[in-house]
Amino acid sequence: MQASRSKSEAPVSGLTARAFEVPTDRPESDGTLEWKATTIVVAEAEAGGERGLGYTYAPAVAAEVVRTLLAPMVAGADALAPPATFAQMRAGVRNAGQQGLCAMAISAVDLCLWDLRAKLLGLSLADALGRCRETIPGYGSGGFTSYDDETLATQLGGWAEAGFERVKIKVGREPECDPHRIEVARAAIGPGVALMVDANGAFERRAAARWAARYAELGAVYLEEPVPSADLEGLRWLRDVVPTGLEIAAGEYLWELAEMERLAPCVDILQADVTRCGGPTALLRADGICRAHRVPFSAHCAPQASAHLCCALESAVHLEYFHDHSRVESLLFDGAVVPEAGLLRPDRSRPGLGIELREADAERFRT
Ligand code: SMN
Ligand code: MG
Repeated sequence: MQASRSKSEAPVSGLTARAFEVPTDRPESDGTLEWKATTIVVAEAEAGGERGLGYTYAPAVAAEVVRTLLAPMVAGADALAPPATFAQMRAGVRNAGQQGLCAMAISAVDLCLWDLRAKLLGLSLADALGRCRETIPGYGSGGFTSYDDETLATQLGGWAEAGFERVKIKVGREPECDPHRIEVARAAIGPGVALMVDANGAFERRAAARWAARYAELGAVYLEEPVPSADLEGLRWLRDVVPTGLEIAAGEYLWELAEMERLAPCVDILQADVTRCGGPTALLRADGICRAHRVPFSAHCAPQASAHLCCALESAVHLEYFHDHSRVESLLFDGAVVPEAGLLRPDRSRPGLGIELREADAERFRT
C-alpha cells in the first residue's frame, strides 16, 4: 500500500535570518565582560505552508552565516528530519570552523527547523521533542557587578517575591566587594531563596578556591565558572575541594557534544545553551551524557527555547531566567513564556516554540 503524502513531506525553503540589537535597561557587567546591548539573531524558514522560527544570542554576523553558508545546505531538506539537516550543516561548515559563530548560526537554524517540524505536526515544541514534564523551575539571573545596592536588591527581591526559589548574581570583578553584594542580595531575597553566584572565569585556581569558601560561608549554594571553562582540570579540582554545600557549574561555551562529554565529569551541574551548543538536536543528545554521568543539567539563557527543551530532558533541574533575555523575548515575541511562581510552563496549546516575531516592534532594533 502506498503511504499517503502529508504536507509534512514538503521541503524546507526560504531560510533567512535577521539581527536585532536591543539596548540593555542599564549598563551591565560581570566578572570578565561589560556590555550595553544584547543582539539576537532570528532565523526563519518555511515548509508545507508553515513558518518556523529559531534564534540565537550572537553577534549580527551570525545572520550572515545563516544566509550565505547555511541557507544553500538547508534548501529542499526534509522538514520532518531536523537531525539529518543538522548533520549536513555541521559537515558543511568544516572549513569555516564548527564552533563559535557557526555553532550559534547552526543552533538558530536547528531550533527553527524543530519549531517548523512541531508546527507541521500540530504540537508544541515540548510535545514534539517528547515531553517528560510540564514545567521546569527557573532561576532569576542578573545581579550584574555594575548594579548599585538598590538596583541589586530591587531586582533580586522582585524575583523572590514572584516565587523564584533560586537567583543568581555576578561576582569576581572586584572580589573584595562581593561579600557586601552577597549580603545585600541575601537580605533582599530572605532565607528561603537559594543564592547562586557566577564568576565568569574571573579567578585562577587558588584564588577561586579561597573565594569559593568565602561565598559558601556567606550562604551561596552554587558557583558557576570559578575559573575559565577551558580549565577542565581546575574545575574538577575545585569541585572536589570546595565546601560540599557549594555546587560547581559550567558549560555556557560548549559548542558540541564531544566537549560536553569531557566537561560532565568535572562539574556538579552541567550547563549548556541551546542557542549555542547545536540546538535541540545536540541538546537532546546531551541529556544522555548527563544521565550517564549522573550530572544534573541546567539550561543557560534563552528562556523561551530552554523552557520547551527542559520539559523534554530528563536530566534538567532548572533553567536560567536571564534578565536580558527575558526582556528581549518579551519585547520582540508574542507568546513569550511568563513564569508562574518561579516555574516556566511552555504553552502546549500553541504549536512549536509558541512565539511570533512582533514585526512592527522589532523593526526599530534591526541592525
Ligand atoms: C552570561 C550570560 C549571557 C551574557 C553574559 C553572561 C552568563 C550567565 O555567564 O551565565 O548568565
Ligand atoms: Mg555564566
